[in-house]
Amino acid sequence: MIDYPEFTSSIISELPDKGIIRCTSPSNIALVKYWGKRPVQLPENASISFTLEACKTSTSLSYKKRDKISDDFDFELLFEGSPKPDFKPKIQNFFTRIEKYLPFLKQYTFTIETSNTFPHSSGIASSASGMSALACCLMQLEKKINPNISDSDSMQKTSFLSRLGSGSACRSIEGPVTVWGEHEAIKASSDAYAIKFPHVIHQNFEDYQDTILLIDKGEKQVSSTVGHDLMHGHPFAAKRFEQAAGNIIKLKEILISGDIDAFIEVVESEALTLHAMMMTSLPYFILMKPNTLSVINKVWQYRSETGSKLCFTLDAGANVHLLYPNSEKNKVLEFITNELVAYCQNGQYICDKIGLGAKIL
Ligand code: 2P0
Repeated sequence: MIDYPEFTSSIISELPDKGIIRCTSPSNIALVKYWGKRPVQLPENASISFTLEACKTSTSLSYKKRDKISDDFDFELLFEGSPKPDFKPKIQNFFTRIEKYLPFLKQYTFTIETSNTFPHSSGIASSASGMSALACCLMQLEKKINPNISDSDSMQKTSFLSRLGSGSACRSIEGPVTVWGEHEAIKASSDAYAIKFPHVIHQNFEDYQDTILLIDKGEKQVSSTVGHDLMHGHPFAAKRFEQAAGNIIKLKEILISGDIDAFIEVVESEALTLHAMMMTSLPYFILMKPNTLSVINKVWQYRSETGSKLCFTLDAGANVHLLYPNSEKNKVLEFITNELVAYCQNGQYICDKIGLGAKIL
């Protein structure tokens, strides 16, 4: 296991007795996808994403110093006001992974209260926003204990900790575009944490919109963790990682030049390749639904008829993310209401756009 001495810390000032910290952190949508990892939570290829704004998790972390030092973590978890025992093992595992970097964890009793702005079980990954919001709260406590840590080091460490909770979570700390995974074309990129895209982004992408069509809100049949795992020994894995590395180079140039046609090609190809990897895994699986394909065909038809720059991407699920320039907002929303809502479960969709990442409240 790789050691990260730069992120280990010691307790240098007196631990605060008790308090409460509140943070929000958004979800993100990958343009070049992370699919395939090696231990612990290290990506097989670099990924790049838009940080979202509206889809986010709000977390409050209450901490109280324990009377006795114990060998266990002590935390309670409330999700939207009610205890949520099924989330506890994931947090327990997260605490175990990060204890080395936050040595005070066992000295506190924590109450973690969390809620999402997006509907429960909407099929929108809450692990990215949830884990990054919790990491952000924990990092604020670390800052009280180690006040000398700089803002940029603290940002980097928050992303580093988030990654150990859920890989894609590390891309939610900053925005509007972040890169996770070492790549020679992206200066200072790292497998250990995400960085902000280190170039000026063309104004064509300013306020870029992401409307998420909720196609199927059911529980996924195959979790992302299992999906990542199936990339081990996958017949196309090596080619896929090579392709992703090439797409990072393409997308870097596109974000700088503002070439939206080229953007569409890379982003849609990435979405379909992600699902192609699922369909060619052993065991194979399909997360798209018939309505996912209907929407994709409608988008292609709309684009060829109108010359619109609307395109789609997919996460590990059936929902469709529609990406488009802010200048097309009214027209695209009209298209969604007239033609696409029929494919959404209960007619539901979420209007989001690119945002700036986690916030301390
Ligand atoms: C991504 N996804 O780049 C890719 C594309 C879904 C599709 O990262 O096991 O929840 O916690 O590291 O981050 C979803 O997987 O997986 C994901 P873990 P994660 O956004």
